[in-house]
Amino acid sequence: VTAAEQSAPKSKLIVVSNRLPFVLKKDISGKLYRQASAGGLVTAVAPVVIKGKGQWVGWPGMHLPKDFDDLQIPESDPNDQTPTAGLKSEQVVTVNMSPDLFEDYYNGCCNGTHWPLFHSMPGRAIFSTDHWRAYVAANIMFADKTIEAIERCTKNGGPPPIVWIHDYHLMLCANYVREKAEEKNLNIQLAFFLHIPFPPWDIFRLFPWADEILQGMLACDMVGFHIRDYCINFVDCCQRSLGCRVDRKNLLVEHGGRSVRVRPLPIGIPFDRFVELAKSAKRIIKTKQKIILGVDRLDYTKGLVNRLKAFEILLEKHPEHRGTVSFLQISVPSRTDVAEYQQLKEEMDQLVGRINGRFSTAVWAPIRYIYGCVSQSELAAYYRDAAVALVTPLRDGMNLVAKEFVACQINEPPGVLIVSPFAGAGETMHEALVCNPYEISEAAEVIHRALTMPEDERSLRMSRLRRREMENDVNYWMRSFMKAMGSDIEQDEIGTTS
Ligand code: ADQ
Repeated sequence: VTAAEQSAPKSKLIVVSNRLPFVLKKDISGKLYRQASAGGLVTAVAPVVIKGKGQWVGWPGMHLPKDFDDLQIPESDPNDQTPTAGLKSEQVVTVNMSPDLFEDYYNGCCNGTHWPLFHSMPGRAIFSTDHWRAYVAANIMFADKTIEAIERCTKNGGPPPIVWIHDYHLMLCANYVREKAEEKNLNIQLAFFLHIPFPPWDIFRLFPWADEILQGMLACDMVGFHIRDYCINFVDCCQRSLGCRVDRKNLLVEHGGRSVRVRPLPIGIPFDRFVELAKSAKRIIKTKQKIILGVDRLDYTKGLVNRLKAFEILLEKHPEHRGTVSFLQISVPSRTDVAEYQQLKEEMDQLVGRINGRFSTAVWAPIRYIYGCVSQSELAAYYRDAAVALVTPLRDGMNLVAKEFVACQINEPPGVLIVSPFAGAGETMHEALVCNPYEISEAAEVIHRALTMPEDERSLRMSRLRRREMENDVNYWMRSFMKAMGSDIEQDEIGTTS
């Protein structure tokens, strides 16, 4: 690195995501305040935006008046210790849409169509022209606001900012951003990251506006996915649907006279933070029974019904576990205004009731079911003290729970991770026990194997799993992204996770 390069100004990062890294709320007097989000993504990305004087574009979690000015966003509370605390109101651009538009865009197209389709569950997808129109309109709104953010970042010159668009809510956004930026002669680098799987062509092409989605994503210079399989699916769709020239080996797609880089960038977690939480968290589970743990948003992709049925078969076929093992499922309410999710909630309630009714004794119940959100510290205590974690989605982009569990396994001898091959985590966490959630009897046998695994095998598997997640944590993911962008953003702007 030459002295000139060292002193060169750094690119600013503009993050565009459906939600801002905090939500705006009103207190009883009607005063706005911020409620911070604590996810891993925010932990890694927020420091780069804050220190690099970048911008964050997103929906603020509530509907605001039409004439709302971003400078009205309250600064964070002085006691706020979360990673977004230093994000100034002038670094935030809110996307403010009407409740009707939001309903059709978010609950309609994003969660009613893209979510099931991209998880290869087309039977659950609703295809509606009205929802699609709302999706287009919302993506244009996000693009307009992104242009505002670019203008804020470049008003004093400097190198082209990096615009990083996130997830299935905003797959068209890059296209409009590129168009508008070209009109205004704004120089930018554009990237996209998909947090959910990218499906095979045969599923993807069911979507009536599939080509528009591909074109939207191809407006970027770099498109990232969790694992190579999703990259290959995307490249395949570009070739078969749009007729693009592709290079499968180097994961390149030619489009609009440009070469788009496609990259596997498996996300990690703030590993050290979870270790610290596990060290300090109070013991919550005080029974002698071994705990089998499940932690998920209540979502049909997470395989919760199959998981409960597998546990029931375990108790049937291996009665020695009755009274000595307990299954703790913690499900955080999710998308509660969508009918599919309400039905799943009912199905879960009934199943838990039926299995508990069937096997409970006066002193033992097989399933403990928490329907609600728990704090990160409580979560760490459950992860630390569980004997087995069941991460068995039917399909999942990555799955952070699997990673959080291994980070918190600080006790010797450790527990056992069971993971589905249909999660990105199943592709990368090689020392976990693999369990196909569709094969329910076999899944019961895998749980039995985990419960009876010798201590030395558990230790060996867990130490390898932990080492990988420690090295490939969320900051490593952030650095990999910058490397993939050939970025000159300062590496030391990446926050520490502890
Ligand atoms: P999600 O589908 O939300 O994420 P996941 O990766 O498992 O799934 O992350 C869930 C997060 O919520 C975890 O950090 C977990 O700790 C937390 N959580 C779950 N239940 C909770 C509860 N009851 N109380 C408190 N916290 C709870 C999407 C994709 C994933 C991908 C991530 C990140 O669907 O495949 O891994 O984005 O890219």
